[in-house]
Amino acid sequence: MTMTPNLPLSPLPSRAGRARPIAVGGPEDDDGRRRGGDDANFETGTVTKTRPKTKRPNLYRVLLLNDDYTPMEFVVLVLQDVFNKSREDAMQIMLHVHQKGVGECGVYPYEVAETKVTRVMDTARKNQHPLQCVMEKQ
Ligand code: TYC
Repeated sequence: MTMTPNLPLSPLPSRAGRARPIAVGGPEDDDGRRRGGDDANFETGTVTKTRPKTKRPNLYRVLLLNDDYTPMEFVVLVLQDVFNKSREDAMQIMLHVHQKGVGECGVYPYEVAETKVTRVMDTARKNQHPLQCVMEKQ
């Protein structure tokens, strides 16, 4: 009987020098948001991270500061005109600022907040009132 010479067993493909799948975190990112799901393909060593492409806009609070000179009625009109508040809400916010020194007029994406601050400052300057309006990252 003829014997086929024993061929050396072919070694298992080595991973040396090739990308290996890596463990990809838990169910949440650093900021606590869920990812869409992770998929590690161990055949090819390819790790695909998928996450929803939705981004929360950076939001900014627009604040009014109190001063001793700007007339209450002017502040109420600014709140109605620039921040689209009802007369009642505008009065409440103005009184809050008057009593506490600072108060929130609204929360908006960066460019909207910036435009509102500019409108308040422009109308205050034109009317020679020292009213101050600022924005801060939420
Ligand atoms: N303190 C002002 C006054 O007594 C009124 C005022 C309220 C001014 C709110 C500014 O952001 C302000 N006339």
